[in-house]
Amino acid sequence: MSDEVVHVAMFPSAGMGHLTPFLRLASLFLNNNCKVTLITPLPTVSLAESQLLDHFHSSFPQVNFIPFHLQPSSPDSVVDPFFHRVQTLRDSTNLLPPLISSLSPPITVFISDIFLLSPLISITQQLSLPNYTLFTSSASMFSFFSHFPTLAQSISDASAEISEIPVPGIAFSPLPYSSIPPILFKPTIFRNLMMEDSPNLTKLQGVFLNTFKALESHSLQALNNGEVVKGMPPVYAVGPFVPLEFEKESQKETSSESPPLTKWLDEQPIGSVVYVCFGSRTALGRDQMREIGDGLMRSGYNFLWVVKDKIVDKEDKEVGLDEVLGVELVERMKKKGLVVKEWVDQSEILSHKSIGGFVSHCGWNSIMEAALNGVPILAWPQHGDQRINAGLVEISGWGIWNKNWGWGGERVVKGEEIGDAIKEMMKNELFKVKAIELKDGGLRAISIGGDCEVTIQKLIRKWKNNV
Ligand code: UPG
Repeated sequence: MSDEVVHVAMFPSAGMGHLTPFLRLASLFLNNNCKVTLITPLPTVSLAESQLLDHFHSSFPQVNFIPFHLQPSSPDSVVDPFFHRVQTLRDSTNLLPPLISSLSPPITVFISDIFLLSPLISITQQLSLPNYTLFTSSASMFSFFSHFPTLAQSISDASAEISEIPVPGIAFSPLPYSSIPPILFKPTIFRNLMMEDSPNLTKLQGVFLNTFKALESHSLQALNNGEVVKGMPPVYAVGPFVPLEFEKESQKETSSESPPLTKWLDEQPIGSVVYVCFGSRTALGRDQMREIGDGLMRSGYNFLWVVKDKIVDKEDKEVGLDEVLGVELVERMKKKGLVVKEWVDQSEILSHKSIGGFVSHCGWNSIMEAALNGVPILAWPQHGDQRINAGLVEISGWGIWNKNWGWGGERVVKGEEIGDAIKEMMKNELFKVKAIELKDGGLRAISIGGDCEVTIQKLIRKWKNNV
């Protein structure tokens, strides 16, 4: 075996939901003595991303950071700023070859975000660089993504009578039409991206997923047996990714509430608190948020609720809780819970013994963090992959999902329904048992000698031997 160091270049795309898993994956390579170069698109869209990067930088000074300055592009007032960034990144990849060719030692492998697949594959092919991707959602969603061009025709032919569609690799197939992200029914950037990128998956050398066998064995087997797409490269389950020290540091900086928050959690009985958070980029309507407040109060449980009023966190700081929720509700809620409107250390919260359930939008990182901590879920998917992830939560018997709540913004779900659903989640003993079983499965996967370690070390050996 060659003694040369393995040099992994990584290229994430936009948003905490994508950056966080990239940095967690990078730490697996760093812990196995690889050299890591992180190509960092700057400026970041959100403050949370720039703070996380700063702390990653100071925790791993050996990482080579390459700032990637993007092609100028005019802001699109209609498009979500994170979607806009993905498009700009795709349009800027022509600036990449001189950057990566000049690196020393030369790059061994390139790992990029799934959203950058097609523009990058031609570059890595020209440079004869092995190209892997990190797909930041579930194996179930990856199956859907891979199979999308085949599904697309039936999706556009959708008639009222067709209510579901078989998708190989999804354990709960046939997939209800209502679980297909609505943006894929229109000629949006994401529909175009999936149509262009899915056929290019077979040109990759491999795909990393933040998941584990005990949760998604059906999808992983189907993907690796070529049942989803013929010629699919190996799909590696290397999750559940573990939150790292540097993440805590960056969260301390963003949050002024942290000490009282932890202190408050310490004072609550074991398994008694409902945690509510919709990830890093989902802002609910104010009517809906007020109903959530009402629902939490009706549930009778103590709660910790992270409110988000704007998609991008920089703007979130501009308006106070009283304005978003109303003074009366804010006052009423003080008797039963904590409501914050800032970045929290979610991983630490989910690992706290007082947390008994999680009202989640089913962003995949949140789902993996809940799995790692054995926390039952009330799934309330809002957009994108989240209904497919919610379907997995439901079929795994680890939480509930009220499908008639619709996609985010489709209807205002009333406080009474929310309160009842919270009670159902918190009281269900089977969810707790299943959540603990999954936690055990997740911990096994990341233990010494577990699937994650074995896979990463095998790959490093393969890369060292240039195969
Ligand atoms: N988080 C915090 N504190 C907060 C809010 C979020 O630590 O106050 C963290 C959370 O722990 C998680 C990440 O931010 O690690 C959020 O990621 P995720 O739960 O996946 O949600 P999104 O931010 O919504 O992620 C986007 C998509 C989602 C998709 C995911 C991965 O919206 O649908 O599954 O990216 O592709």
